[in-house]
Amino acid sequence: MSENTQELIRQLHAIVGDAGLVTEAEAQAPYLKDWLGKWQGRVAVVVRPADTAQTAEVVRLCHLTHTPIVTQGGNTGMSGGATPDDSGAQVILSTTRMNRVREVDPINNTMTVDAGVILAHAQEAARDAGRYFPLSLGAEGSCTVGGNLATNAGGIAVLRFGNMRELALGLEVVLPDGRIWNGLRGLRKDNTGYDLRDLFIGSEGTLGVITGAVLKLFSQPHARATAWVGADSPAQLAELLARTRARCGDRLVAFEMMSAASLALVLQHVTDTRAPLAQATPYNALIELADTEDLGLQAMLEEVLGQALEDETISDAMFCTSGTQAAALWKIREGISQAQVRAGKVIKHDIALPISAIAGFVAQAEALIDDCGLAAQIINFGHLGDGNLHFNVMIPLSSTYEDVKQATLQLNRLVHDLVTGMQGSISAEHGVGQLRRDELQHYKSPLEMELMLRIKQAFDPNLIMNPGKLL
Ligand code: FAD
Ligand code: 2HG
Ligand code: ZN
Repeated sequence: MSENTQELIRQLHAIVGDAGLVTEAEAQAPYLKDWLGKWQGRVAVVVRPADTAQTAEVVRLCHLTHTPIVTQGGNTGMSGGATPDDSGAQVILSTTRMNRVREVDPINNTMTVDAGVILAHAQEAARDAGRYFPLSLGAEGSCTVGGNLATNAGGIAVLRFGNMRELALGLEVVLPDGRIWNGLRGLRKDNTGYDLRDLFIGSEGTLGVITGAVLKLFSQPHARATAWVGADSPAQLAELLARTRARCGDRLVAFEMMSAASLALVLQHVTDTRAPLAQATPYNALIELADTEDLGLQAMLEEVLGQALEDETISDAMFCTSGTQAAALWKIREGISQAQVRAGKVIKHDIALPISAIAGFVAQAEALIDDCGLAAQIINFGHLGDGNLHFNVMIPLSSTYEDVKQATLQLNRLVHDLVTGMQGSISAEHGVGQLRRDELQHYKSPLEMELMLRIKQAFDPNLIMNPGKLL
């Protein structure tokens, strides 16, 4: 270790103490690789400040010493945004010790939390106050509110409540020079110039360290109705989505799609899962309605799905009669990521399209992938209600690093060209990180790239915040 690094660690220690530094290799290991096991890095030190003041001092020191910072929350991200490079020159700033729910304000319908609060804990704190925080995703037991903000996370309830951007009213951020921007305002209206909050949301740790947030709360849903349906195609599910929306309005909180291959993968690799329908169907959807009280939710869902069965828009349906049954269906849906990790090497595409374009996209993309001669299986699932597909392609576990690299180049071009041609997005909810950085450069217009780089330079002229990610 160089003398400069030793001196940096000594000064960091003076700020955060023993409890705030991770220097041993074994203890550092979980911070150095991502959830998918795709990226691996190296750092001299992981620093874990206890609060905003310590974070500001740490960042100020890194600013003065030109030390690059990789901010990390729960390390559940899917684009490699929280993994350092392998130079050993970067430091990881972990927010996990900043885990206080600062305030719940039921009258303003808001809560103020530290950025390191685990999403599930934020949901619990809202529930304890008789309110509801609706962001919900498979990693909610480990991901942090700061990570959700930095990636503008989506999840399963976006069609009703919006992305994290729509759920945040105010932020507190430590800027790259160590100054603190206090934007912790719980206002629904605030037109006082450029929206700094919206710049930090989705910036993936490249503009500053988010240390706190004011989040919107909602009324608790006390009633739910859940069903699983089978259909022949995404077009039929898109038709069903439109009808369910028209009939149920804001009561529709989730509409998730899974291909037969996605379902089969879960049944094979995730324990305690059973096929919901007697006969496998090419496509499946998990649909949920919710309301503050039960004014015939189940009957409403049965009416919409009954009609769809009658006119053969769908081929089968299973209605849940208990919370336990609904939980079993959600376990299948949330098990797809884990099943993919166990089954093969996955080339992920996290795309967004107008919902009306999805069926055409799937047909064309499947045909193109069929033609390209790879031993590949398409694992197509996602948040149909948001027009967000995880159009993943799995190649055998035995594929070499070079096989994966070549297949990724080939498939990315094919899928992303098609998406872009249909006015879609190549990055819907997981962020760009290092996974899609070069793809972003390929598909964003030179004007958009120039404006983003200018913003980056205005906030972070020394380029110390998460270098190599996003831009
Ligand atoms: P990390 O992984 O630690 O970091 C992610 C990025 O945010 C990095 O660029 C990091 O530098 C930056 N960052 C983290 N904290 C801060 C901060 N305080 N200030 C500034 N930058 C910061 N995502 C979805 O959107 N929808 C889903 O449905 C979904 N399902 C998932 C299911 C599983 C099983 C898993 C493993 C992941 C899933 N994800 C999903 C992806 C992931 O959980 C989200 O992106 C989550 O928001 C990341 O939070 P985190 O705290 O783990 O962030
Ligand atoms: C989901 O919707 C997550 O389950 C993960 O966003 C998607 O594994 C994936 O590609
Ligand atoms: Zn998703």
